[in-house]
Amino acid sequence: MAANARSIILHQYDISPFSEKVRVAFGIKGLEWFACDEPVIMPKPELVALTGGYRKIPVMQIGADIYCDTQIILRELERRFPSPTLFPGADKGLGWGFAMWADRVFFQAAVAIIFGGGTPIADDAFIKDREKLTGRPFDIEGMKAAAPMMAEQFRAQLDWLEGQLADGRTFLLGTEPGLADASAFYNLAFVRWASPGGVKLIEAFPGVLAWEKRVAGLGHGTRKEVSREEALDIAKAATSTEEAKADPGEPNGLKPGDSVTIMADDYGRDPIPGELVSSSAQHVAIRRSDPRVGEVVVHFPRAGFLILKS
Ligand SMILES: N[C@@H](CCC(=O)N[C@@H](CS)C(=O)NCC(=O)O)C(=O)O
Repeated sequence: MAANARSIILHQYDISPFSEKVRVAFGIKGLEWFACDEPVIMPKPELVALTGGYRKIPVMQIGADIYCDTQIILRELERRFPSPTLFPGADKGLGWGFAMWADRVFFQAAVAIIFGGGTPIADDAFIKDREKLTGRPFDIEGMKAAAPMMAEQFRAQLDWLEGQLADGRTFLLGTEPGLADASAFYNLAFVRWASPGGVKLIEAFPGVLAWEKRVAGLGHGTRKEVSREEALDIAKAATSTEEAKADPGEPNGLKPGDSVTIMADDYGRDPIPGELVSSSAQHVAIRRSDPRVGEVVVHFPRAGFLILKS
């Protein structure tokens, strides 16, 4: 069946590690989804028409609701498709903490050993694009010099995973897989795609290797494909399902109707303006419109994002 306004569309590319996190979550939940392949570097005109400026990958679209960042994507998947959960066992808050560690500290170690590892995987256009994304030089020579130290950092963190698995548990937080597994796993997948030296580090940890096979075995759910033009047509024809809602605990007085600008607090800090629809401790949703997609609601997480009143 072709994609429609209720389909899960993941704007992604196959060698995107953060997309792998979401694909594993689709596997855990056994979901059907549509891959909408986006370019690896800018320009990404179709993606930006949906998001209003956010250019990172992945972005999830369901009709005219657009979810930027894996944190909000996974929160929304859990809300819409609660079973099986991404938060198994008693430690309900731990998955998010695991994910924040995996997305920032562990990911940066993986990036450093991949790009400093001597395999020429970054051409000039990619380097220029990533310099614009981060606002810093993409210094391959510096990364090469730092690679031995970063290998130690990556190994130390693999050893944490080995320790967590040492009691023979099946997945990181017990007998069922969840967000913690998807988050740690995608970094290993990334290293396997691109760094023979990094693979050697992984292979020294038997518990991690056996767990990694179990996570890979979860699969990616049922994947179908949708074109970028079709995805835009779906957004244009759909109406957001997000309802206006004020958050009584909102610390900075934000309320529906306010004009705000949202940006990531790390890299890819492109500002996205819109009108606030709803917010909570964990999310903010803004309405914006674009000639190609009409009115859409764009959703972001709170942790890791800044909201500026315009
Ligand atoms: N915090 C973001 C990070 C996403 C991210 O850094 N994605 C990478 C690709 S895996 C990216 O967007 N790189 C730049 C690009 O693809 O244009 C999330 O959790 O989704």
